[in-house]
Amino acid sequence: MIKDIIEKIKKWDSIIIHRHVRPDPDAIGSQAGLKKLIHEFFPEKQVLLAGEEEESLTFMAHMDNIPDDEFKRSLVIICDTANTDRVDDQRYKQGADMIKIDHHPNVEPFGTTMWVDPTASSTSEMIFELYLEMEIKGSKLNEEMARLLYAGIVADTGRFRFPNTTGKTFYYAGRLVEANFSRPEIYDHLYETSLPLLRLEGFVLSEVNVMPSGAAYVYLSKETLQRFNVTSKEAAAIVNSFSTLKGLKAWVFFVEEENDIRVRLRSKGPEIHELAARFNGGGHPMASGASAKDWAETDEVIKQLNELCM
Ligand SMILES: [Mn+2]
Repeated sequence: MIKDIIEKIKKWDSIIIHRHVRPDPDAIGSQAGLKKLIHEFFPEKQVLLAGEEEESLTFMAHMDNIPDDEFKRSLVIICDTANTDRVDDQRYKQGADMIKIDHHPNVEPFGTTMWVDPTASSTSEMIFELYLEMEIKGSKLNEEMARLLYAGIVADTGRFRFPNTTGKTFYYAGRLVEANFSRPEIYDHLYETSLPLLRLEGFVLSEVNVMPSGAAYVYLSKETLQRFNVTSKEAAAIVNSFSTLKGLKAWVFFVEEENDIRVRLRSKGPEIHELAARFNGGGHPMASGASAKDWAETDEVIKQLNELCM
């Protein structure tokens, strides 16, 4: 499969790389890291990054403005995205050929070439594997590529703590840090917190509801977010704030947004991605997202999460 991908990259002069909406560091890291990788070996090719710019991740990379007519003469590569609904910039459909590279469970196969590895910690890890396949012995690692892929791996493994971290992950990270980028700078960008967020975390820690089964839930209403001056998106950063609680198995954050309630599910026990799928969402077995249309529906999520934990 990796060989097929390399052949297609060789064949096309113009390549457009996409990733999922509401990008996280692995989405951007794999997308922009792949661009650096392609340019390392094929500097003459046009490689463009599609999708809306995410303010908090511009320290990683900026997106490109892509005219409509570029797509039909380009190879489209979609990174870190399980289903086509979540592809950022739906013009990907106009691409002349399509490749899917992803580490989420393959719930929706798409593309003429597909490389899906749910055992990989991150899509960034997979892009480094692609690099290893193309690597010329003795050549120096591209510093910018290494920085982007390292950031993606760090974020998706929770700094190498989540069970998706394997020997391979550590080996690749070891190779990546041979490049001369600043790790402290990455950590500052990814994990620096603000006073409002710190205060909200205090609220969450005191308000979390823990059930005897080991299931836990937290409500963040619009009023609460306003009171603490934190946006729904920013609040995503504290979803693991009580993950070390003894006896905890799985938990959910309900974050009220404009038209629905965002459901952020996490687990260190039962798999929760199927539960997420039942509520218009999806993701990984241990980290998923969904949405509820009203507070009554959140009761149903709690009920099903409780059952999973029993
Ligand atoms: Mn990912």
